[in-house]
Amino acid sequence: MSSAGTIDTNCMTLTRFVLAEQRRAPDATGDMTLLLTTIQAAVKAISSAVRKAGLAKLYGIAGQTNVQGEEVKKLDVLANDLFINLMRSSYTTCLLVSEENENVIEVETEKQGKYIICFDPLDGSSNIDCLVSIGSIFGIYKRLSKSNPTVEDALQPGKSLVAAGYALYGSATALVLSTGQGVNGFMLDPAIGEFILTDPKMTVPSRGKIYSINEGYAGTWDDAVKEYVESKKNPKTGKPYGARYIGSMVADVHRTLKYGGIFMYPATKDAPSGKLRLLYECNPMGYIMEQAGGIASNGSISILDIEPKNIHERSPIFLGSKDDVNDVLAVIAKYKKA
Ligand code: P6P
Repeated sequence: MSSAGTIDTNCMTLTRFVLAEQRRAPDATGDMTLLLTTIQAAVKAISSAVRKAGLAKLYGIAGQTNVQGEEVKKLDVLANDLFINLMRSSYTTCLLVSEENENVIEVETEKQGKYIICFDPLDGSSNIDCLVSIGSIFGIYKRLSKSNPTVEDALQPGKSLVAAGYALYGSATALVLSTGQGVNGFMLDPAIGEFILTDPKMTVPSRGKIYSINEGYAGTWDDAVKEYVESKKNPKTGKPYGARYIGSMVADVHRTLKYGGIFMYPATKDAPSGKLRLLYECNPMGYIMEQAGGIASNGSISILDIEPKNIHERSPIFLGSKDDVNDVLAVIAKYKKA
């Protein structure tokens, strides 16, 4: 958008983009536009906090005081408070599901809108102190109930999502978003404090050259995952795949979206349902990947077809390039038949 001394006077900002999307929807009320621009504000604030955390001692144990004697919130507590307060005051949501909160958060009646938002305010926060990229993930549903919303409104399958996306706090701050019409990527230009459209119509390559999984758990994988990973490292024909694993889902998924390949967090002996959470990690990322022409599966069915039973349930996940995910699903199916 802006290099030294130049400003694009007709740049496509995120606000302009979602407004244009709204204009294309005949029955749009503007609530989705307001909600997405509110999420944008939360992400900008979190990005600012993440970037100055080391200087302002924002990370570390909640309850510390910084050099100014102010109470220091852990970054993930700060991110959660930002999401909750901004969503509530947007008058567009009625129920919030956060990775940080055990129970659903019902928005006060006078501020309720028609959307439910499930979010992980700061995913990968265990990586903060070593400056590994972290992110925020969100998925948006329309309420089902006419009167007061209940947890049932939040237990919708991923195929009912009306929008989803993630922010990546990496070497730059990116925001990747889909409202069901494909995937678009934006980057924060700190010079003007706006997200600029840098990756229009993102699609994941049909096949990649990278596999991503925590190989430290190889001893706890089932035989199908062991066979698949081995086939990527020592293929009968062709070159081996490269291995990349950051241990921060948003960073691993963003790389997979950009370069292709496969990201896996399978069930293990210690985590029979996998580790990643369905409502605010697997579903939003699965929605984005499928909107970009990829696949997201739990090993048996599409992630987006899973009927959630509780708001913090976990799911195994295999997502990324269509051909790569279909390869691992074929191995899984072979072992199921055996
Ligand atoms: P493991 C981060 O803690 C996280 O929730 C995801 O962002 C990441 O993909 C996963 O856990 C990493 O888990 O067990 O490999 O450290």
